Amino acid sequence: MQETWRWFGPEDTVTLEQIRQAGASGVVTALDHIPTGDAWSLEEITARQSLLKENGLEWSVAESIPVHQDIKLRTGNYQAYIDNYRQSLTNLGEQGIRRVCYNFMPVVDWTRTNLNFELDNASSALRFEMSDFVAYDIHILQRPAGASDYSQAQLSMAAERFAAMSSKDKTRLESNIIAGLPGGEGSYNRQGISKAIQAFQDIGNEGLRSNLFAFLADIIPTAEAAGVVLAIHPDDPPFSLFGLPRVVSTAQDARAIIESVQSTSNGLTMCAGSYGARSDNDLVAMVNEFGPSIHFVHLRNIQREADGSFYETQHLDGDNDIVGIINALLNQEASRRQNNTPLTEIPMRPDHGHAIGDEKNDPTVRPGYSFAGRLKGLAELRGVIHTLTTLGQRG
Ligand code: DNO
Repeated sequence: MQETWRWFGPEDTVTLEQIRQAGASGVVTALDHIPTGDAWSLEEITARQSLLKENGLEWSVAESIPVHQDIKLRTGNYQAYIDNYRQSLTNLGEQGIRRVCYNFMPVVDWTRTNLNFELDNASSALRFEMSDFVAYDIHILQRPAGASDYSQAQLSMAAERFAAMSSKDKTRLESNIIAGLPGGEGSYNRQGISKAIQAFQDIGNEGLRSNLFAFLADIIPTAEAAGVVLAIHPDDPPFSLFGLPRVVSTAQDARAIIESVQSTSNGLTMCAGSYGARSDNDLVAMVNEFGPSIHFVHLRNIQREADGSFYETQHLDGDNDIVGIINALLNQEASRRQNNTPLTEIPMRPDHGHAIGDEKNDPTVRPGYSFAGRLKGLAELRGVIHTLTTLGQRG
């Protein structure tokens, strides 16, 4: 597996030198300054790639090329945005950047309610708390159809929670949910998010799924010609938010995507933290089943709670069998080597890390993307990879 590190571009407080010192050889980055929907020009791609090269690093994965909401709805300017998307794939391929991560989440990208959840060892983690989310949806956003999307028990927990919130708590909760997290697409105010939600209100799971499949049919031939593989990122969290559809949350969703356009270019990102937030996803079984389609891996762990809440644990703690997942990925790489399959090595990045020490109070540290926290995660994961590789993988 190639060790990679997510970098948010020249304005990232983590330097390329630090990334090398952390031990990564690849960088996962995106041209976030280009507006969603515009094409990534060759000049812009080359400039970012040269910067990485000068620092001894490879641009391993473009994460993400965001998909414009018009494409997800197949309305408005979607055709022009798809043409631009194709152009970006062609340009990346021309520069030898062959892996592209994207997602198909409606309205909001990855979502948490608490960005400073204090752990027993006093580091801080990201958390999704169901009652807080429902409290926001029902009592702050006051989404008209909201109440019908929750059980009575959820609604009364949320009412209790809301009653106990200070106005500062409410402001913070709103900003955590709708202002956008690092690398995520979409930042809203209250009115804006209500409008965006409305646009997706009637499309349903089948509507969103068919728009995803149509998008794949549109872009996969271009990706193939460019030598690029796409890796769809799962929904995070992997269940409906704001009553909106979700189509990349389960093994069945992943299977349907792969089958919709049969091509190596139509692949998956195995994000352990996202898929792992559902107890009905067996991640080792998913890697075994979908192995040839997995082109990128996010390794992260979570602790699930009965009501759907979860928080991000240390990389080797929590509910995910990280050793089992890595073992299955190494087996997949071995079979690619045996069959002379291109793109043998699967890039992985330590996904998120805790804020440790001074990082907890440092406003320049992006939530989930601390240096020390990810460094610790990467070191632990490297230990697992090294041990499995040295001792020989399990069958
Ligand atoms: C969160 C990340 C997301 C992810 C995008 C993929 O930490 O996993 O930002 O990159 O949702 O499109």
